Formats: sequence, C-alpha cells, structure tokens
Amino acid sequence: MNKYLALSQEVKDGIAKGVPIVALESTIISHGMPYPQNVKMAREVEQIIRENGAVPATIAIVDGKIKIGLSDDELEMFGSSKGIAKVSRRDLAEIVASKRLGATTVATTMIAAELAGIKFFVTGGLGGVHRGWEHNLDISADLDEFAQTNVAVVCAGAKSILDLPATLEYLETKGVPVIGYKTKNLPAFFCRDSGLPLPISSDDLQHIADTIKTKWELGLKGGVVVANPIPEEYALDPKYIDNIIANAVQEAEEKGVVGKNITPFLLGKIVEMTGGKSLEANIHLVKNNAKVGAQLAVSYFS
Ligand code: PSU
Ligand code: MN
Repeated sequence: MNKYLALSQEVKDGIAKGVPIVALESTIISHGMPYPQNVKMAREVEQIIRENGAVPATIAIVDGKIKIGLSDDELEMFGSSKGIAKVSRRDLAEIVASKRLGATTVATTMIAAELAGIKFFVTGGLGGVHRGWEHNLDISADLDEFAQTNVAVVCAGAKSILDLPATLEYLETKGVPVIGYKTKNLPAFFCRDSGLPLPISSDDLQHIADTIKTKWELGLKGGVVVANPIPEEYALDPKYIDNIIANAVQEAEEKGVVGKNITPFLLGKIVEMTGGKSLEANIHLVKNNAKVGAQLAVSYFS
C-alpha cells in the first residue's frame, strides 16, 4: 500500500471480506453544495452504497495522508469548514506534503482510488470543457484523468455550465468510453437528456461491468464514464435551468471568475438562483448514482 494512504477500518474490513469498495469524492461536499445539506447528502449516499452491497469510501486529504474512508466527524468537518483546498491533480502533492486539508475532485479521487485498488467511484457530475474554451483553454483535469487512470465513474453526465459537445469530443479523442445507462443520449445533470447521442448505451449493468472488465483486460488504460440520468420525477425543466445557467455563466464572466473557482462559483449561483431547487435535484441524482454504482461494482465482482 502506498505510504500516503490511510484506510478506514470499514474499508479495511471490506477489502478483507472481498466486498466491493465504491469511492466518493469530497469536493462535492466542500465546494459543490451548501452546509448542512452537503453533510446529510454525504451520509445518505454512503448508506445507500452499504444497502446495495458495497462499502463506501469517501476520499479526502488530512494531515499528510490521502484518507480512503472518512469518519462521521470528518464528513462534518469537510462539509462545514471554510477554506478547505479544492485539490485536483496539479495540487495533490503540495497539499499532502504541507499536511493541509484537501477536498478531492473527480481527478484526484480517481488517482486515490487507483492507488488503493478501488475500481468504482460515484459522484454527481464531471468536470469538462468549459464554454469559451476557444479563448480561455479551460478544460477540467478530470478529462485527462479518464485517459490514464483505471477507474469507472458513475455520474449524471455533466452540467450545461460546460460545453457538452466539446466535452464529448475531448473524451473521444482521449479514447474514453462513455456508456449511457438506460439512455441513448448524454444526460445533462439536472435534465435527463442533452440531445447528444452516445455511441454506447446499455440497460444491463452486467453488460456494462463486462465491458469495463474487457477494456482493462485488453490493456486499454484509463477510466470509463457511466452516465446515469437523474430520475424523471426529480429532473428540472431544460428551458428553466438553461436560462439560469446562462445567467450564472454571464455573471461569472462579468466578475472575472476563472480557474478552479469557476465551477464552485457557478454551482453556488445556480443554487441561489433556483431557490434551492437545483440542490434538491443534485442530491437526488447523486443518490441514484450511488445505488447504480454499488450495483455495478457488485456485478463486476460477481
Ligand atoms: N460538477 C458538479 N459538482 C461538483 C463538481 C463538478 O456538479 O462538485 C466538482 C467535481 O469535484 C469536479 C470538479 O471534479 O468540480 C471540477 O472542477 P474543475 O472544473 O475546476 O476541474
Ligand atoms: Mn478549469
């Protein structure tokens, strides 16, 4: 085991018993949702993973270690504290070396999961190619992580705060399979359908598990995106949310928000502008991903 990893007792016991482990990120807690809903979400998502036959491992950086499995107090701390660093690939070594608190993004959660031998990871949405990439060159490090790190990520697609067609093109260039679960099109986070067709779609988790296994057995390095749409009853109206997203993007531009701050800024604005409706949708889609992600991990190992 890598000397920078620290596994929780629950994760150690799970590994010893051969129960599949499902990783969870901490940036969604520290920078993606307001307190206290973020902590409640994190606890409920862990519980859903347990109920579906896997062991949850929320990942974050504490005191010079990458923790694989947070305690209840740590979940509370990551949800309620201000000033926790958002840690992507570029930031990881420095935050660990300086023993600061760090919340892991999709990219760093994948890195940590691979170091710990975990193959499945559940979250809400991926980072992607930002709108205006032609000028700002803002492409989330999440996407290149999928090109090199062997972890399958269950998510609800990506938000239309991003340039979704460009995001799919980028993933294709990097050779990353994007598999729609019970959908032929890429889900757009709050909405079930972005209108962008996916080359791979399946209604069968065992088939998706077999595809992932075959990819890695062929020596094809890198991750897999499993795109799982938000349940119908919680989906937001596309016109309504797209209008709000456009306003949030415009406000970010006017305020000159750039770099790692842009995604948290937009997420916060959208919660504010929807009066919390987007938060409710966000929580429901993560829970749905937790159920599917745990079932997929169980299928993979059965
Ligand atoms: N999208 C969401 N919620 C989130 C994030 C993205 O709907 O919390 C977070 C994830 O941690 C993701 C990160 O990895 O934002 C991407 O940030 P950036 O665009 O700066 O790479
Ligand atoms: Mn960026």
